[in-house]
Amino acid sequence: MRFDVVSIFPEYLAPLDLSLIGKARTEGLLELAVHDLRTYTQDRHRTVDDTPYGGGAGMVMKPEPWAQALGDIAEASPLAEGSKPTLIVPSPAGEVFNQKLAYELAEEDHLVFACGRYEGIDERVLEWAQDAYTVRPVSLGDYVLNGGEVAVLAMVEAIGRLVPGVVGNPESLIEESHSDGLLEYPVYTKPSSWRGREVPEVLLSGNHGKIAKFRKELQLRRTADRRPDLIDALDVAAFSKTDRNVLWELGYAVVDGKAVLRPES
Ligand code: 6GU
Repeated sequence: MRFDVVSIFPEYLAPLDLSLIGKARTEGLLELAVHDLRTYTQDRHRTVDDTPYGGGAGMVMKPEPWAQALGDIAEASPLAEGSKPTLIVPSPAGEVFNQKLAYELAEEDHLVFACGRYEGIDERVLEWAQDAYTVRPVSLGDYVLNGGEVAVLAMVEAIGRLVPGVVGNPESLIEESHSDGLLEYPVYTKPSSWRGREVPEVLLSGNHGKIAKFRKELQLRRTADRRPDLIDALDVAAFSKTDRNVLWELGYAVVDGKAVLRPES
C-alpha cells in the first residue's frame, strides 16, 4: 500500500515515522511520502492561497500548485494503467470516516491525501482531479479542524493498521470497537482487586462461554447508553435469543430485523 500526503506543513505528518505505522514503513509493508505543496508553486513568494471570489471570510487555496502536485503524484503512481488512485480530501464537508470506510480504503493500493488549509481548496481542483483519481472528500466528524493534517494522521493510522501484517496479532482487529457495529466491552488486568474495586467475577471463572455472553451483554449495554445511533444501525436478524433478550431489557423490540425502542420503555 502506498500513501502520498500533500500539505503546506509537512512536519505535521512526522508522527507517521513512529510506532506501528513507522515500523510498517521500515518493514516495507507501507510506503509513505509527504510532499510540501509550496515546492509546486512558481512565484517568488511560493503563494498557495488567495481571496475568495464572491467574498467571505478567509482565504482559498489556489488551484495551480495543487494541479502540479497531484499531476506529478498520479504520474508516479505504482498502479497499472487504467486504474486510478483514490484522492482523499479531508474536509468537514465530506462523507464521514468510519471503520467501514477504513476497511474499504485498506483494500486500495494507492491513496493520496490533499490537506487543505484556510477555507479549503478551489473546487475546480476536485473536478479536474477526477480524470486521474477517484476523488472522495472525507470528514472525521461534525467539528472543524484548522486543516486536513490531523485528519490524515487519524485516517492513515486507521487504514494502515488494517493492511495485512501491520498489526502483529490480527485477532486484535476482530474484537475491537466498531468491528461488529458495537462498542468494545470493558477490559481489566491484574491485580484482580485494586483500591477496593473487583474485576467482574465471571472473567476469573475460566468459563469461556459465560465470558463471551457477559462481554456481549456489556457491549450492548454500553452501545445503547453511549451510541444509540449504532443500535439503530444494527442488523438484529442474526442475533441470538440471548442478545435479543438483552436488547429487550434495554428497551428495544426487534421489528423487521431492526432494534426499535419500545414505546412503553
Ligand atoms: Cl477531515 N478536515 C477539517 N479541516 N476539519 C474537519 C475534518 C477534516 N473532519 C472534521 N473536521
